[in-house]
Amino acid sequence: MAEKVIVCCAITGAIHTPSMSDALPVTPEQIARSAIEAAEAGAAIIHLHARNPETGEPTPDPDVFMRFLPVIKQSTDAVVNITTGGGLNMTVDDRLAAPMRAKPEMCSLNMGSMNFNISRAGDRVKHWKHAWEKPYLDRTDDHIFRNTFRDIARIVEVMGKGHGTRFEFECYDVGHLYNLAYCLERRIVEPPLFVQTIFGILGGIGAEPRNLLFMKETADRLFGDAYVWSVLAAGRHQMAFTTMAGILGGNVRVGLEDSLYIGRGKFARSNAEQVSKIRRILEELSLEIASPAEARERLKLKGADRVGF
Ligand code: KMH
Ligand code: ZN
Repeated sequence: MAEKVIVCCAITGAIHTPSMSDALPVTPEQIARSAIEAAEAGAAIIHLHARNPETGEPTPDPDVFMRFLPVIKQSTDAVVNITTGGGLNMTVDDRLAAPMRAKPEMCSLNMGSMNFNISRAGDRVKHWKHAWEKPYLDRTDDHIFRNTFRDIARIVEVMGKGHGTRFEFECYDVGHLYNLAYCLERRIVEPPLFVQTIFGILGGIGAEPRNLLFMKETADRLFGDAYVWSVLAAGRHQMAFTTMAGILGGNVRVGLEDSLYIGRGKFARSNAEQVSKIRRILEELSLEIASPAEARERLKLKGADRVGF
C-alpha cells in the first residue's frame, strides 16, 4: 500500500516580496493565521520564515518569530519547521538565532553553497510598496547562498545534537544529494533523512520532469530506505511537480514561499488554497494525506511538547 503523503506548507519565505502579491503573509498575525489555515487544510508540516512587520523584509529576529510560533502551536497540531536558510542578506549566525531560541521539531538545512538568482522575480511588479524590495532582488545576480560543509556540520551540531531538532534537507541539485550522502556516511546526520528535492531555482537544477526522476533515482541509490522523499518546485511548476511526486510515492511541499500562483496567471488567495488544491489532486489519485502524528512517527520527531515556544 502507498504510504500516506506528508504535505508541508511554506508560508512566506524570503524570495517573494510584498509588492508581488497581497496574499503574502507579512505580520506575525498574518503569518500565524495563514499557517493555521494551511494546517486546517491538511498540511502536516509548516515551514516558517519571519518578516519585519512594517516593511515585509525577511528578518532573522527571534523576537519576531516568537510572536507567531506560540500562536501556531496553540491552534494546530502541525509540526513547526523553522528555516535555517533565512534571507539573502543574513549570515549563518543570523540564520541560527531563531531556531536556537525556538528549538523546533524540525528546521531546514540547505545542502550546499550555490548561486541563488531571483533578480527577475519582480519583473511583473508595476508599483513597489517598499524601498528595500527591488535592490534586495536585483543584487541576487551576484549572490552566493552560503552553505559550506562546515556550516552544515555546525547547524547539525547546534540544532540536531543540541536540541533534538531534525531536518528538512534542502537539495537544489544532484551534488547536494552527494553532499548529504557524505554527511550520512560520516554519521554527521542520522536517518531517516527527510530530503526536500527542489526544482526551478536559478542556480539549482531546472524544473524538467526528467530531472525529478533523476534526483529520485540518485537519492534511491544513495540513501535506500534511509530517506523520506519530498518535492517542491518554484513558481508555475509547483503543482505539476508535487503531483508527480505523489504519483511516484513521494511527499510534497507547497506554499507561497515557493509559488504565488494557484493556476495559470492566477494568484493564490492563501497558503490554504494551495494546500487544498494539492490535497484534492492527491485524493483524486487515491492517495491519502498524513496527519501530523503520522508525519512525526515517520520522521522520528521529538514531539511538540519538547520545543522552546
Ligand atoms: N526557498 C526555498 C527554495 C530555507 O528556508 O532554508 C528553499 C528554502 C530554504 O525553504
Ligand atoms: Zn524556506
